[in-house]
Amino acid sequence: MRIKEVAVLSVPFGKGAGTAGAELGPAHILHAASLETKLAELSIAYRLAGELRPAVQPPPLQSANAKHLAEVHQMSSELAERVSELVADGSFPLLLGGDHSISIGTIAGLAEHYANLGVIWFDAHSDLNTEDTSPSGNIHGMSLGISLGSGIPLLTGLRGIVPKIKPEHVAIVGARSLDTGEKAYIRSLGIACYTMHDIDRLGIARVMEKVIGQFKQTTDGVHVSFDVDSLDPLEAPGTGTPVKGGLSYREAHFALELLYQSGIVTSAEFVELNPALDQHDQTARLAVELIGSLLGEQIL
Ligand code: 4U7
Ligand code: MN
Ligand code: MN
Ligand code: MN
Repeated sequence: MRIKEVAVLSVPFGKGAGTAGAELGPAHILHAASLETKLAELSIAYRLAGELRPAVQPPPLQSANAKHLAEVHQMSSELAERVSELVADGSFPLLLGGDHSISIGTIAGLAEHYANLGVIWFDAHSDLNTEDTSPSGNIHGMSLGISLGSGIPLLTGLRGIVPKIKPEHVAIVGARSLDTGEKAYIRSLGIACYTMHDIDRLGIARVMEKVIGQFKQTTDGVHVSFDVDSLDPLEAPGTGTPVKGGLSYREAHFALELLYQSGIVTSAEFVELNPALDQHDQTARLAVELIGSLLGEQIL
């Protein structure tokens, strides 16, 4: 990672999720779990880039099966602009969510700078639903699909680049809860999806080597979108959509350590932390540790 500085942007937004509370995530990562102490310990040049909090309530938008579409649209378009500015500035954007719908705006902003952006999607889910396939209508389950150009035109069309990313530049890691429509989508586009079964069989090291190999020559930037529900709920209870059988503490750290060593990562977001469901900020503190690993913290 050859970067001027890490720019930490808080996105206290939770309307893309079905359970309230993700909007409290940034405050807990920054204060309860002391992200700044971690960054200072690692001697990382950073600045707090503030928080994205839209001032006015947008008028409602009609949609078939997408809850809070107007709010998600407003937040995504403002976030895209902010993220684009941060990259133009030479910073490494580090976004603190917020639910996973924030990645729609993040990736829209990044796509202005990277024609071949790679996205590593750590998640129990694949977030590839559309309004037609979504069982819930929650937009945080549609965000990767939207970045790939599938779904609500108002969101896929943000900043006039459609799609933002190509299927061959996506890798999902940690999947274990996929809806029927999502499975069909993954198969038809040939998206690299490393399930927990694959991680059990190959080990996380081999999986990450494959992901890094997939991206190394073909992408001009790599975004790590880390949904904390990729982690096992025993390690990370503070999230709205927990699924048993996830990444262990060391698997997650090791994956991010390998990504740091690869030098390919140009931005990251940590999403879906829900402090209202957390146990004594255990998940917030783990998120801060994981940010440390991604940014170069070593054991020895
Ligand atoms: B997350 C779900 F049906 N697939 O679409 C949906 F299981 O950002 C869950 O990965 C989506 O946490 C979870 O509502 C979104 C459901
Ligand atoms: Mn997700
Ligand atoms: Mn998830
Ligand atoms: Mn979730």
